[in-house]
Amino acid sequence: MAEQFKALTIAGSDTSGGAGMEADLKTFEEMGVYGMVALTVIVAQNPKDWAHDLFPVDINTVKRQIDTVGTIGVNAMKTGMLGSAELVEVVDKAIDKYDFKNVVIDPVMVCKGIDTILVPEAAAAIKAKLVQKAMVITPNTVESAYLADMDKVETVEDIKEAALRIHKLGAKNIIIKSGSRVEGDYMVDVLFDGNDFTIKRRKKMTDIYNSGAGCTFSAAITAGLAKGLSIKESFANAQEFITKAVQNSFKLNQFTGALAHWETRK
Ligand code: PXL
Repeated sequence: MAEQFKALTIAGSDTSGGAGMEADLKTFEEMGVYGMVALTVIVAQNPKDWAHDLFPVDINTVKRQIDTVGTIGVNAMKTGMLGSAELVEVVDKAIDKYDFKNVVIDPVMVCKGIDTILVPEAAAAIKAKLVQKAMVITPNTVESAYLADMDKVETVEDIKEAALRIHKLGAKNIIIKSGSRVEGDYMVDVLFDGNDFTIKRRKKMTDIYNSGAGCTFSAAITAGLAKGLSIKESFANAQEFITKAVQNSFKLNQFTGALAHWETRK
């Protein structure tokens, strides 16, 4: 029997289905990778203004979930919203205990539309502990400015500088996704592998929804690594996957829309 590739996400649930572990699982499935979850926090959106309320899962329950998957074994894993410094420490120890390979750290510190750090102690713990565990780290520009100690990351030059600094913190590969936050008509995704930069530009799209795009992109990279692809191949596949998903996104309500994760299948 051929090996079935498996991946774990340690992430929160976005009840509206666009981001978090919902995005991760959908992406793993579409890319032919069996997905497992350790759920860290439940995010429920307030129907009146779409404010995100966080309901953390008890830390021992998260540990038990990681033990379940750790003993099964996976080809790759990713992290998403961790929510507390204590949980970052649990994840850091679990990576050592189970010798997880192909660790993708998505240092979720902000949510769409909100550029202030959600949980400062958790962000500080990610910077101190998890960055150095990353085979790949996938910050957006706000998260990369935080990790790199820079006031702002707004241009391609800023992104390259941030990647160099995050590499010094111990991450092996850095993929910074600009989304629409970078100046001009193009979004840029920058991969730095410690030696070279690979820069990919995509025209900014209008009339689309991109909630969950960061999670999906990072999950697609994780799935590529789980299947044994190189970082560069995983990066290229993830770009194709996210572009199709965003191009065909659809409206959920007056506040948000969702990605069409199934588009690559067609
Ligand atoms: O996109 C960041 C993110 C990650 N994880 C969960 C979320 C969000 C944003 O809403 O809800 C669970």
